Amino acid sequence: MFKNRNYNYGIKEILLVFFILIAFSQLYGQHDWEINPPDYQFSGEVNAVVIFNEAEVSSGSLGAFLGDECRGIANEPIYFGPTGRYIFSFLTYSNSANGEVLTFKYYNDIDGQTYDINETVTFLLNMQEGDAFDPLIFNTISSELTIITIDIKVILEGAFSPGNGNLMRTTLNSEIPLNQPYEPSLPYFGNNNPKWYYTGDESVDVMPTNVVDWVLVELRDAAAPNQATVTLEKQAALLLNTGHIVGTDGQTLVFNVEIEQGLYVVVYHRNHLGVMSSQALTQLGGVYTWDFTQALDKAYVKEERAAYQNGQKSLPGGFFGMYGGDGDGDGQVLLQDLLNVLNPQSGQSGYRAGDFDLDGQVLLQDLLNILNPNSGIGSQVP
Ligand SMILES: [Ca+2]
Ligand SMILES: [Ca+2]
Repeated sequence: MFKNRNYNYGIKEILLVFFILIAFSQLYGQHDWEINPPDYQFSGEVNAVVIFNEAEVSSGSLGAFLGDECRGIANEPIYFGPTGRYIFSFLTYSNSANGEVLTFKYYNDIDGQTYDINETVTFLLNMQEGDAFDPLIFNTISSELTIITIDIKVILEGAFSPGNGNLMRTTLNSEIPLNQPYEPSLPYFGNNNPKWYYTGDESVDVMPTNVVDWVLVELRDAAAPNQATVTLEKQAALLLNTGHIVGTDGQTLVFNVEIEQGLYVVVYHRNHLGVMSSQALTQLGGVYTWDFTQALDKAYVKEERAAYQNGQKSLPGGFFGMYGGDGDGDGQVLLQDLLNVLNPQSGQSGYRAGDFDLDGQVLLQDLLNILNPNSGIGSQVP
C-alpha cells in the first residue's frame, strides 16, 4: 500500500516535469509541425547533431517527415556534457515496421527559417539511429537565395511613339487599373490558359503618370535558352514610357532567387506577344540588365524559327519591340483575336484587350495597324 502510494506520487511528479518540459519547449519551437504519437503503432529513436553554416547548432528544432506528414519532433537539442555537443534526441513514428524513408527538416530559431536536411533514415521498428556519443550528422541544405535587381528595357509595339526622350505614349494611363491585371476571370476571351496568367497581389495606390501599362516579368534558370522553360519567380511590374520596367514602388525590380545556371528574363504583356532574353543576363554590381529595344536578336527565337528572326518586331527608327495583337493571351496573333476580342469590343473605350495600340479605344486602327500586319505571328518564348 505504502509502496503503491509512493509509486503514484512518483508518476505525478514525472508527469508534472513532463508537462513543464512540453510547455517550455513550445516557447522555442515556432515551427508548425504536429504529431500525435498514439496514431502510430511503431517507434524508433533518432539521435543527431545538425550542421548549419558549417557548424553544429545549439538551438532550434528538428522534425522527421514522410512526405509532408510529420513523424517526430525534437523541439530543442540536449546538451551532452561528456562531448560538449547538442544532440537532437527523439522518437520517430510509423505504422510500417520497416522500410519508410524519413526525411528531416531543421527549424532555425535564430533566423526563423526552415531548412531541409540532406540525410535520410530508413525507419525500422525499435531502431536506435545514432547515440549521444556517436550521433548521426545531419547537414542542412544551404539556401542560396539572393536578392538581385533587374533592369529590363522593352517596347510595346502598340504604344510605340518615340519623342522627347521617351519611347512610348501614355495615352491609356488614366485607364490603367491599380491592381495588376494578369489574373482575369477565365476563360479569357475563350482561352482557359493565358500565357501570362498570374495570381500575385501587386498594386499601386496611384498610377504614376509615366506608366504605359502593367507587364509581367518572369525569371527562368537554365543552362541554355532552349532549355529555359522552368519559372523561378514572377512579378507584375510597371512599364514606363522610357521602356524601363520598375516595381510597384517605382524602383528597379527586386527578386529573391537562387540562380544555379543562367538567368533568363521573360516579359509578358496582356495583348502583346511575350519575349525572352536570347542570352543569360550578366550582372554588374548586383544589377542584371537586359535591353530588348537595342537589337532584333535581343529576343530569343526558337531554333525551328531561326530563319525568320521574329522573336520581336523591327520598328521605325532602329528600335525593336513586342508584337501587338494577341488579345486572348494564347501566345499567337490569330483570327480568334479578331473574332473573340476586337470585334465584340469594337467602338468601346477604356482598358480593353482589343485596344492593341493602347490609345484607350477599340477602333479600326487596332485592326489595320497592329492585328492584320502581325497575323500568324507566334511568341518565341519556350
Ligand atoms: Ca491570340
Ligand atoms: Ca486603340
